[in-house]
Amino acid sequence: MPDAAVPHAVEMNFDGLIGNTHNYAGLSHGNLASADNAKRISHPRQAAKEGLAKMYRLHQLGLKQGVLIPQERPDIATLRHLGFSGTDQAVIVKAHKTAPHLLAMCYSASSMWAANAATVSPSSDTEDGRVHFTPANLKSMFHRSIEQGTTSKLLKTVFNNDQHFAHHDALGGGVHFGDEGAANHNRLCAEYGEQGVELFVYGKQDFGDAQSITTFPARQSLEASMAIARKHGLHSGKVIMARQSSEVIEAGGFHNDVVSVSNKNVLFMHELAFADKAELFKQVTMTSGHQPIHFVEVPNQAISLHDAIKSYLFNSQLVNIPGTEGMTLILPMESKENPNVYQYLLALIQQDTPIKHLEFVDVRQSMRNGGGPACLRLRVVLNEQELAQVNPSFVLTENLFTTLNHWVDKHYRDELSARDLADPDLLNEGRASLDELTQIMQLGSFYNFQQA
Ligand code: SUG
Repeated sequence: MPDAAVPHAVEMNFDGLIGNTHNYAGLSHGNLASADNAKRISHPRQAAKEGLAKMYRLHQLGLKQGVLIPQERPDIATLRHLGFSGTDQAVIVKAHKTAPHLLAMCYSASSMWAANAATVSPSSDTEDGRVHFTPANLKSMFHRSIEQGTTSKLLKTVFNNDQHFAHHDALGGGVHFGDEGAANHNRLCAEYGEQGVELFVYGKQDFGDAQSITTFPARQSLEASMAIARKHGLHSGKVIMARQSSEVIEAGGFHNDVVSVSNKNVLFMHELAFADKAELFKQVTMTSGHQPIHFVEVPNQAISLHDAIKSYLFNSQLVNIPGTEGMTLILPMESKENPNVYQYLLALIQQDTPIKHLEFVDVRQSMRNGGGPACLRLRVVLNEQELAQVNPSFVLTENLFTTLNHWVDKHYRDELSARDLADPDLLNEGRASLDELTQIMQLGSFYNFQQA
């Protein structure tokens, strides 16, 4: 029986709509898919349609689904800030000639990975009873560090009600406060509307710690996670800071959501995900109170870190589908195509754990840049009053899904190569598409180019 004192709440997923400049520039050191696919031809139209189909599937399954609009790319303002001048077209030509790597960074459609947009704490966890948002500063990668301003504006547009939603600025303070948002943040609870335990996972401790030295960058710092926990007004007895193992980072696990995922009272994880598993289990058990937590741990012997990262089995969404007993894993198709991983998953749903169903989605275009189903979404737990305050333009409906599919067909290219980034037509196409998007979503002028 649900406790009458616990407000009914749901977990809503907001997915990043994939932008028309989706391409493979090899920008993310330590993200193996990004490096392996560098300079390949991308398919922006297919990418956006895969993302939309994934959102629609979750909507069909009865989950609340939201859409976050893409950012303006290329980011001409950043190029100007870096000293390129003249008309917008001249800025592109000059950047292409003298600093093509900077142009590629300013062209990345990386805001699609909404798991890195922000850290979100539900109102049942926060001191002031509001939902708290901190946009991620994404300091580790230049092409991602330029997302935060627009992300902040977008979140304030979607969750526009001071009584229910509190918006913080992205953390300042340089690399010591590197923050990659919800990709390193899990929450364990009995029911979504109940106070939960927020589990922050960091890869480095920047102020004096030798363990932090890894060959691949550890992107999330302990200092950043602690600052967010303070700013969100989380109860100190309900916060855990756990270190991701360096082994994972060295194997290409650049975010924690590549090796673990949580939902309600379940933590599904690779055996080697955390630096000190015993300590983590102890702390979770201590802080979670009456509700036992299920640790569903995949042994390294069954699935190696290499296979886990290649198949992105943990970059899945673990969800409760209304009317369905047990939890469902929404997994990337790649985890079905790896025979070992697939056999393991089939066996897993027969075991005595809450995970009972598998659903596979095709997000291959995003996967080639290291972004699986879970990377594409930002989870926001909302009670009924808060849900009613979400800007309805951003809620996926049958209608919006159809309209956005047509919009993609109309505006997106089939293919994009590194050379195409020098084509000034791409800038005009992007602006035309975003201009129409703001009309579809009834947003007025949202983007910089609309205000110039
Ligand atoms: O930050 N890839 C993204 C992938 C983000 C995945 N997010 C989560 N795990 N939550 C990144 O590394 C590659 C872009 C390129 O190489 O063109 C990129 O940015």
